[in-house]
Amino acid sequence: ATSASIPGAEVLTLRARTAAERCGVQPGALSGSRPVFSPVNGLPMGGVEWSPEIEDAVARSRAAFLEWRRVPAPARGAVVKRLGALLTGHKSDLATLVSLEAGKITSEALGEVQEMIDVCDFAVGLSRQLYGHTMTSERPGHRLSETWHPLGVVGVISAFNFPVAVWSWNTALALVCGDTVIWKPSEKTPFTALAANALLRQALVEHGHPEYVAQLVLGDGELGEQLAGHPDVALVSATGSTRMGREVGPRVAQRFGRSLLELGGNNAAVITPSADLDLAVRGIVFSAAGTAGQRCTTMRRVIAHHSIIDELTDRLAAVYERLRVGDPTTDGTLVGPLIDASSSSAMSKALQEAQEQGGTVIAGGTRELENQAPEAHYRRPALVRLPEQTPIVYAETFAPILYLLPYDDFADAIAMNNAVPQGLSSSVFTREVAEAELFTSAEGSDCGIVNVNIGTSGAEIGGAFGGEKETGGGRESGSDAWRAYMRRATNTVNYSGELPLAQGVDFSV
Ligand code: UN1
Repeated sequence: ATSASIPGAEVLTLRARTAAERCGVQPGALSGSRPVFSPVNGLPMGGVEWSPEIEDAVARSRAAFLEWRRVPAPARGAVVKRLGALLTGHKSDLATLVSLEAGKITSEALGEVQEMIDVCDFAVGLSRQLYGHTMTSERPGHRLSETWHPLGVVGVISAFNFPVAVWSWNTALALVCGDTVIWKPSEKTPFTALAANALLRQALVEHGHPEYVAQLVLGDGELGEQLAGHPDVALVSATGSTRMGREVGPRVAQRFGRSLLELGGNNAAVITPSADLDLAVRGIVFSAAGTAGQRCTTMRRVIAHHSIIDELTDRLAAVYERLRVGDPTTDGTLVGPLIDASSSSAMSKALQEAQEQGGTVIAGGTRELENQAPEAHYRRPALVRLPEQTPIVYAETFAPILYLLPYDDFADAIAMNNAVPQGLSSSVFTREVAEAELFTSAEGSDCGIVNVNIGTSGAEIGGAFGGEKETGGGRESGSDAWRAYMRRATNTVNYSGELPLAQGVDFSV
């Protein structure tokens, strides 16, 4: 099934402008010389101007930091609370921009804005809970404790697929932690970025704080590299491909800066013989076909026990054939477009290679709606059966391809889950407690996210989000991820009037 008609250039341009202007973006900012395309019809919706270089932005951010770090954390939280309220008021405007620029279906676009509101709530709470430990001192009359201080300028580099939520996870936390933020969004989603940034500026100005506490810079990877290389950027939080991380990570490390990397995923679900298959099918389809396969948590592999893999394959194929592909802003659509032509050709290439490596395309993979929208790239999500994990399975193709792989022993399934270079998310579907516990244990999945009876994508903001190995090791959002945005000072205070040395050292003078 595909939805009826794809809107033309004028309709989308008007919708995008209206939504952006309602968030406070100046009309002129939407008619720059760098065209901005909508994946919905593949046509331009206007344009933006790119920022020349980041030198001035960093200098302004550094100056704003010197003021911002003196504002008490709960007062910083008040700004984030206002941002949450503005996001709530503009939820549908921002979601419209997410749909038009990133191609997300309305429900997922609204979900992305909800995720922003949620993380604002979380950060407001945190603004009164930036706790340090108090330790017992080994010396009499001494107090040993730690204090968490603002870090400095935080650079945020975000990807097209979560054009605003990832910024909000970083920014809401960074702001309550007392840092200033410079955001370099994907060059594919600048309108959404302009709108979100306008709302934050409004919150800052209303509370009487310098507007340069939060800045937006527009440009491509080169601008991102300038940000990564700048000695006054204390933390670089970058989300994107492992290839991007290989550029950014070493550049930041070279100058002993801090980085927080959220890179590629290659997420699997293990489906055991005891699994509730109704639940598994729903969990798999949402994680594999949702967001047109363009989440870093997208399920890319199903590792199913040989006794159930045929039934599971048939059931998934039936669902895949009837998934509604089309205009993401139309009711009932479940799969929107791929972001651009290069994503679509990467999908074709991966399907081709999978077949050369012994795979069979069971369902999908076809291009849809080409007659109505020749510049857009709608693809039916693909299901591919493979006898084992061949080389193509080890690479992350950022498109909706799900590889179905059989296993015999549960230990082998865990080994297969862990065999890829990425380590973001993973799931097991089972009704056996021992299997669930083993999968989540030290001998189980090696990923940063390990789920039971739920898919690999759609994490809540309350948990720490991120993964191991080539995923980069960073953690964002909930739990104690805030610590990455602060520096820790260990304080030893001597109130004894004596000077006993630690470890019993004698140094009498
Ligand atoms: C991403 O794809 O970059 O778990 C992040 C999820 C979302 C975050 C995905 N909350 O799918």
